[in-house]
Amino acid sequence: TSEMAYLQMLRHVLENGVRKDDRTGTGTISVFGYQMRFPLNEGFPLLTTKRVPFKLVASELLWFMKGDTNIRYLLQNNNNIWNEWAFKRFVESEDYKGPDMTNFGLRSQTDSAFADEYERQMSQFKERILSDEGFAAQYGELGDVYGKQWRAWKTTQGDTIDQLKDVIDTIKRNPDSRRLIVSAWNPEDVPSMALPPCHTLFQFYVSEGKLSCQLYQRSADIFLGVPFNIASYALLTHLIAHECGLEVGDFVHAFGDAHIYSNHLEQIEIQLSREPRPLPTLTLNPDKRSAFEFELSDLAIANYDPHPAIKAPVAV
Ligand code: DHF
Ligand code: TMP
Repeated sequence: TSEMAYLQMLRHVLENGVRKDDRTGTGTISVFGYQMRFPLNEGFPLLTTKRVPFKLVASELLWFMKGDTNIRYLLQNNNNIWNEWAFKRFVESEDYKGPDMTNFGLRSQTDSAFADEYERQMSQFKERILSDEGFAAQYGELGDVYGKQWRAWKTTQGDTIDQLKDVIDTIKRNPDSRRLIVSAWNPEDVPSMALPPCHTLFQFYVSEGKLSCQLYQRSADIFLGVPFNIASYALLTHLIAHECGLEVGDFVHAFGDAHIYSNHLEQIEIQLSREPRPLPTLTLNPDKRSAFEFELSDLAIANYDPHPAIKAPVAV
């Protein structure tokens, strides 16, 4: 199945990667430049060699598509994948009065007393984001990340560009265009983002009635982030193909710094020992027309029978 492309990438980086230090202090094995291809008609690329939580992938994508950059919506959908980066801004601010949380990501992995305190502070933080609108407006914000750049890129004239809507309109009017691009990388805004965009730029391509998508990912956590990123862009391609009356073609995934964190090696060994199973299928509610109308309940994954989830610490 097309899952083999991902398993190959893990093996490629294990065999050819070099040791490289990184911002988070975790340490990685890294290669520069790689490409995978997933023919979307062969099944929906949600990995089966470990369970990937589709609902979390989907609610994150719908959040981007709404133009939202505040984790409150994610928390309302029980999605915790962006918490650390909002929390980090809060504990580094004047308003945080609790115990020192410097370097909480690394410290909570080795110091269990600290890990308990971190858990307490994090759950209070989540509680406040959900219950206190003013607090959420200030500390749930990640800055002008994906949603903002996709839907409301600021121009020098003082108005905004809806890159995602424009690209969908262009796919319909001029499918042969070679300019079907959405960029999340906005150099002016990068310094104020909680995390500069990892999935940086994507391009669509239409041929023989099929919509393909290629993503350039500047930095990739191959074990934790990439399985989400594959499923997310596959889903986006399906949604846009649906609106445009096209079949799905390929999702092509290109990388800059593709790395395996040194504390994911045992997990990867387990994953590589497993046999991939048939890929699931995605069905979209046929009553919805526009890609922007879809809600979580309009998206269904069928025949998903993965191996169990494999836990791993995320590098903050
Ligand atoms: N930082 C790093 N170091 N790696 C990332 O992949 C990453 N991804 C971000 C933000 N910053 C990041 C946003 N996406 C998980 C998956 C995607 C993601 C963030 C986190 C994650 O932890 N996945 C777990 C399950 C999480 C859960 O069930 O709540 C997994 O096992 O896939
Ligand atoms: P960096 O900004 O120093 O490159 O750190 C970002 C880390 O997050 C890096 O390990 C890549 C990872 N990442 C993904 O792999 N996919 C994602 O979607 C996101 C947001 C981050």
